[in-house]
Amino acid sequence: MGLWRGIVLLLAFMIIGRGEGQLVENFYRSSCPNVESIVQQAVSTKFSQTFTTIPATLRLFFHDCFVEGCDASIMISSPNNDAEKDAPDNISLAGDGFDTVIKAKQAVEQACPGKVSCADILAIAARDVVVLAGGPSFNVELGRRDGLISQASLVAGNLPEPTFNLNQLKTIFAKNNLSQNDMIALSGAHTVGFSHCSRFSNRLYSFSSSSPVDPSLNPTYAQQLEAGCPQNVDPSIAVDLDPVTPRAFDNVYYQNLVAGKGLLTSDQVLYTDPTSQPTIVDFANNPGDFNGAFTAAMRKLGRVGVKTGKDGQIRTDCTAFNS
Ligand code: HEM
Ligand SMILES: *[C@@H]1O[C@H](CO)[C@@H](O)[C@H](O)[C@H]1NC(C)=O
Ligand SMILES: CC(=O)N[C@H]1CO[C@H](CO)[C@@H](O)[C@@H]1O
Repeated sequence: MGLWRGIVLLLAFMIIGRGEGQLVENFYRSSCPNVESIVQQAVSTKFSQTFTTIPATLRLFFHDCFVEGCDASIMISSPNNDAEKDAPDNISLAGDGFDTVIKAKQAVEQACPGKVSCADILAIAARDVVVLAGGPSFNVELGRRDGLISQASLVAGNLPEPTFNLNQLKTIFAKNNLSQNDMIALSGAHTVGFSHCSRFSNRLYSFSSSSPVDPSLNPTYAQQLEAGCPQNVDPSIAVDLDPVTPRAFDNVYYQNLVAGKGLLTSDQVLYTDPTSQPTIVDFANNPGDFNGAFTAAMRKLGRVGVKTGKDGQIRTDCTAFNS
């Protein structure tokens, strides 16, 4: 029955072929069964030293995925300062995110040398920091390989700017297979962490000729921001992205937007634009809707541009390509 054998073989190839290139939750079941608890332990040790672990790791994951895919390309250190992390758009990625991944990788290498990619460790750590800040847990798909390219010149144009309007935000997320709903849910990451004054000071001092202060800013909040960010302030000064519950991973970020307390233009526009406003109101009123949308969107973010199978490599040191 050559024909049947052919059909069976064809079906088998189709199934295997489809499986290739996809992530799975239990990827390290036999090669490193405790990887998730080892990473979790390293992340919570780092968190006990500094809260910045949380926003820094979450943002690092986002920036990694949007440039060359979720492949730990952002972790590479270049002696010439021309790797992805050196681009001006890395906008002060806090060192604590890098340190979290490096520490977790060292712990994982002790248990299972050469098995687990830095890209997967960053994806697990990003989930763990959300949980440590009181946010929702979710299963992380694994099987990413580490990328072989990391160039500062590839960053420009691939990350959203804080001055973006809704269409610009939608476009850059759509390029990464993420919907408007995903984009709104992932913006909820701004429930923790800081922004430097320069990223939004146009909203306080030079919004338009008729109104120096952005009229979509809550006036009391605008005064608070002017106090924290006076003109010509030291460029190292930063303020909380969520002025109400800056250390909790919760839906208060969306309640802030309804109250005119979105820090960046790209935050506040999600409420002022009528096409996204209903989602903001929903997430502000229903934490369960936000948690569900956020966890689904984090899993989708984790699939962006991944290398699997024989592509890429498993780095030994997350900050350097294997020699
Ligand atoms: C929607 C478009 C987005 C824009 C325009 C944007 C822009 C920014 C800007 C300008 C900052 C301040 C950086 C600084 O001054 O140091 C920031 C911080 C941050 N962003 Fe975003 N972001 C976006 C989406 C995201 C997403 C999707 C995530 C993660 C899922 C994320 C996570 C964070 C975190 C956690 C911080 C705080 C970092 C820290 O305190 O170290 N952002 N973002
Ligand atoms: C988006 O999805 C398509 C179809 O699954 C895939 O071919 C493409 O590589 C994805 N793009 C990114 C940036 O992940
Ligand atoms: C964490 C990190 O590597 N930050 C770099 C971002 O890019 C600037 C140059 O634009 C570097 O000075 C920082 O060290």
